[in-house]
Amino acid sequence: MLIKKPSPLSLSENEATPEAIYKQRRTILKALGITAASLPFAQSAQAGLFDGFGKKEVPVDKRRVLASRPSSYSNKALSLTPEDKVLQYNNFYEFGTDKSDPAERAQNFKTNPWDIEIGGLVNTPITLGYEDLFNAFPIEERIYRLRCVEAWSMNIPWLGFPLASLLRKAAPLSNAKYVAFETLYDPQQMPGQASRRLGGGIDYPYVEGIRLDEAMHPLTLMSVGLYGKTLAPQNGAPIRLVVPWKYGFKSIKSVVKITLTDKQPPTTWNILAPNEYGFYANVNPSVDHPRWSQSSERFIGEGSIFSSRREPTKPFNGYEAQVASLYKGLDLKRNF
Ligand SMILES: Nc1nc2c(c(=O)[nH]1)N[C@H]1C(S)=C(S)[C@@H](COP(=O)(O)O)O[C@H]1N2
Ligand SMILES: [Mo]
Repeated sequence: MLIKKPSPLSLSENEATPEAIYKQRRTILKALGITAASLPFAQSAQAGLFDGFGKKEVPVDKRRVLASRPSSYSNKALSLTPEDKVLQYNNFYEFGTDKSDPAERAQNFKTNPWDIEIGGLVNTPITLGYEDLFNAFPIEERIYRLRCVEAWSMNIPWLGFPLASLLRKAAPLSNAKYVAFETLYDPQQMPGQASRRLGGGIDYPYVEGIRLDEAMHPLTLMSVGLYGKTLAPQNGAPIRLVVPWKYGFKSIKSVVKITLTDKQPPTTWNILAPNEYGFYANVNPSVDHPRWSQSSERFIGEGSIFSSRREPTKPFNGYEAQVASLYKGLDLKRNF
């Protein structure tokens, strides 16, 4: 019983044909007698007209500054996606399916107090409260690539700590093989959970899972901030997962529960459309989505998202050297 409307993570026309839209936009501007030179803030004005950036009031920024230390796992050579785009172009279906919905609808989301429980097949179940998120482990800055399954990407300076540090504290039992994650369930605060239409037909809470060896990999991060501050609600405050070599939907937001298991846990997008979204979801340019190519991506950088450059997609999102060994002997076409 596949939900047809609204469709699972899908390319709107805008996603699929940025060049066409861009050309159309140029034509409209020309017809209006607007040239780049006549627009003092050409980029933002165009963006505001056509792609959702800047059309909403910039939300009040309640984020706190977070101290961090540098990390050798950070890629400082990456050119960063501007902060306003990281904050305004989001997938967080609990707050609606449009890219601009989360920034708009999550502003009053309460992230303090917050408890996150680590349990299941562990020796030492742990609960971290809100302040623990920032004090239990040293906070590192990690500049990572983020590749959405919808074929766009960003480079984001995350703040956080390795999931491995947290799991080691909980001391997984020897029969633990997988790690399951759960987002907060609170339909009062999350309109997408109260309405199937707003929430994209997902059965909430949003759940995710990875293998224990993937979870213990040093690149796998529990993020509590970005761009030097705590997370905004739309980015998954106060704590979310970041697995940089997997499609963005694995990086579950606003996590309240982490459970070690001996069986592969169910995962939200896989439940919704198993032929389109696999459990592994490793970024792979040679395995296309049934409805679009995964061989390239639209990098969201400076300027309008429609003038942004298309780049070839890299195996494991550029982290092949670090993570390919996790999948030795696994058929990555079948285990997509
Ligand atoms: N709970 C929850 N987590 C989620 C999502 C969601 O809808 N709900 N969307 C995912 C998808 S598809 C992507 S691409 C990333 C986007 O993260 P960002 O908005 O911080 O860039 O969050 C992921 N985590
Ligand atoms: Mo995504």
